[in-house]
Amino acid sequence: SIPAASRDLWQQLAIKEFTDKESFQKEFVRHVETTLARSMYNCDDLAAYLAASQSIRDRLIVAWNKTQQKQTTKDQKRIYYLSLEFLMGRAMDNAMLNAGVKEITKSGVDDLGFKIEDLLEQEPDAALGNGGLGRLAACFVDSIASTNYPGWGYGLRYQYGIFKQQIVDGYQVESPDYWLAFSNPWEIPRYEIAVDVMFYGYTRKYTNDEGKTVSVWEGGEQVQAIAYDVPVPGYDTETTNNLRLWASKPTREFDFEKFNSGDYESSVSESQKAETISAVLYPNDNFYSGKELRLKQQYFWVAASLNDIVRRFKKSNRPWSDFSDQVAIQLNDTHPTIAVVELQRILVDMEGLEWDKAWDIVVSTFGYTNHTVLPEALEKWPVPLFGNLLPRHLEIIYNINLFFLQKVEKMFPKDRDMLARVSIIEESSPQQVRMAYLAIIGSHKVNGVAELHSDLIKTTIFKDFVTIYGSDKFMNVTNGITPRRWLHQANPKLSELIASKVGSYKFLKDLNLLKKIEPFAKDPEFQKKWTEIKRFNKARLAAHIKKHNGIDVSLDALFDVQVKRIHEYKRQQMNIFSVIHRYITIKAMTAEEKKEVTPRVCIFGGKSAPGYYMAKTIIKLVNSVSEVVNNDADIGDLLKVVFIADYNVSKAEVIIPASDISQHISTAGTEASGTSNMKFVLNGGLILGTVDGANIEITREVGEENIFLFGHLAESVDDLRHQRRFNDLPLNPDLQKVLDVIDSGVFGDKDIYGSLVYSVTGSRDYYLVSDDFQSYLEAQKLVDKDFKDQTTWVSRSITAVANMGFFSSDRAIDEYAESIWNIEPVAN
Ligand code: GPU
Repeated sequence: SIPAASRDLWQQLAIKEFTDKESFQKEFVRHVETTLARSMYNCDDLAAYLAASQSIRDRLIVAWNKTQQKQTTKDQKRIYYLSLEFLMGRAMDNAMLNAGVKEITKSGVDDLGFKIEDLLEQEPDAALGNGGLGRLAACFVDSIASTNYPGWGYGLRYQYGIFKQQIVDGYQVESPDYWLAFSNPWEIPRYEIAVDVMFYGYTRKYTNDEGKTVSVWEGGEQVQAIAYDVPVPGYDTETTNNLRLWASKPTREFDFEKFNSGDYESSVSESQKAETISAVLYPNDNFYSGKELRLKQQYFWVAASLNDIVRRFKKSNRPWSDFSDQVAIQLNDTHPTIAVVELQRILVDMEGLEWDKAWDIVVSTFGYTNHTVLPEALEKWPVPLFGNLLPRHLEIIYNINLFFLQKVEKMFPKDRDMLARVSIIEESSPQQVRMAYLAIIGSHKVNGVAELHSDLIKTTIFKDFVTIYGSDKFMNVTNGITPRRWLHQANPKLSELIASKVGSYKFLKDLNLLKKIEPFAKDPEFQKKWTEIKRFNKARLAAHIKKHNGIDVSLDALFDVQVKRIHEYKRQQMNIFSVIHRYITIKAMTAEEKKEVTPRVCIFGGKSAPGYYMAKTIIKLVNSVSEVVNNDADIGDLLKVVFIADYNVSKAEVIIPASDISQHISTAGTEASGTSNMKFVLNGGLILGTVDGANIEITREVGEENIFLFGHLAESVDDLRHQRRFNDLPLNPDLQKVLDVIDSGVFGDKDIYGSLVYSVTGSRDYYLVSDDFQSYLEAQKLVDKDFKDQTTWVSRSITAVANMGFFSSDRAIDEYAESIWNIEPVAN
């Protein structure tokens, strides 16, 4: 380190952050001319975006350094959030906002001949996630920083994020998302932070000096994990936390022997294989696919992260018994569950702790969040595959299981079925490692993500574990969203209007302050401004639709939006069926009757997993209906259907503020929480939804008069499915009409939709589309009717927003901090 005599000089020379327009502009030009090696003669929007980001990045790094120094000095307990997905979206607008330099930057680039909006558009989304789970992780790191908790995210630096979606002839076509093509100013490569990670090989037992039998893991393939740090700035605080993403690299660049003997191609093959590990994000949402490469990704990321965490802990020279007083690790779903085993391996095999002591440390360190009850999403690894890739970990799992089952055996001596049911190893052929059970056994707390969901996991998939551990181990933390991105950035005008009544922007950090706008719900002046802003946002979306779909939509129409991953359980098929129903209903109307129709724009968006045939068929049907309806002269502005291609975080920021109604219509009990439902209401849209996930708590908060609920309750779903299985139930008649129209070929060859149609008839209707269809159509009718009374509608919209304080991710993070992590903020 620097000799004491030189430190004064260092301190004097410390970087001065830009504080005004002029100092920003100097930084900007310096980056154009040096970092980018360009000049004013060849500085396009992309170069200007890069230069502006570099200037802002420099600030972030200064704040990041200070935060890390402060957190190291304070040496408080930290939270490490392990997530295979961080769906961050764009960084620049967020960084400007959080650092409080948005105005400076805007006017700074303006003088230099650029528009800030154009620069922001240059940034590719950091799309390292599939949907809700990944976006939740992004909101959580934002909140952890904004509330000054010492916490890091750990993830993978995929070279390709979620694929890009194009629509060709109505079908989804995927192309790779090469988001790093023009360099990424928001990451700092840390080539010096490298961790060796091992795979395959074998285990060997030997007797050590103390006469103990110990196992070692030897041989196998080695790759290196390189750290890339992404600063995560908190809003209105200096705290800038770290998101550490790992990239894989070969331990040996190439095989010299092969190279020298002239075998050039295979000399680089090992290095190419290593790089594949972090190459691409698996594009499945709520679905487990069981590929070896995926398990490799999981172990690679977990091993690197734990190595890093343990190294940091060891620097403090504390005894191991202090570990869980310094470290909390949250498992975002079961993807990082192997961490439980890896920490036990480090403590027992590498550090020589007794098994039981080590296991106590492990359990008090980890918390596990479950995000789904869908059986097809629960991870189970075939034992042969697992044992081949991670032989020592499999042995440790067998031991964990043995001790656990011995305990269960003592509690329930005669219950053999219980032992089979809760065993980490499922006795199928081949046997499978049940990752959720391992996560429960290895954690001190298990939580669901909304009240209904947390109740459901206790009474269904994890029931036996509640019997074994008691219900205190299981809890609920309802999801939340960051109001910085999802209100202020996405909807600056609404944020400003709210601030005018709240008296400041403090609600962005204390969302319950929204309550202060409730008294203005019926105020004509306030209502007028509220309406104007909604219209402005609708115009912004209409322009997007015109540009990308070539469709004209009327701003007077009700904007009805369903944007999310395409999944049968989310029931986009039910939505498009109801659109077809609307279409045939309007077609049959007289001119007089048509005057009474509330015009609608039905907007869909979302990606299908590339191998999910049914979801892809739904996309095709939406596009075909769009084609027919939008070009039908009988219909005009009464109905438009739009599929917005390549739904992502940036598009969500444009779409969500424009909605009048958004749909969250999963079969009751299937959507763990949903988080876009919160985003839509926070932006003044009302929900048309089922009694599922967080819709229930949104209803509690905003009042049942401010949400349109329909459909069967979760408690009836089992019964309804049972009835379908054993009786030949008739289709709902309105649904029958719709399916007949599809069969008639109006939307193209009926064979295209054969399996989709079949999937909602009789015993196949697992998601109960037919059972809910009537009540869905009735709710739709009510929406049409209520939208005509704009005064009441707007007051409902304002009231709903006023009561959304609970859904800030700051609140969710406080709950985790208090009841699972036991961490405190670091005082500023
Ligand atoms: N979720 Br499991 C995903 O987005 N992907 C997954 O693989 C799994 C869950 C979602 C839930 O479907 C959604 O209901 C929830 O709001 C979100 O996680 C965050 O908890």
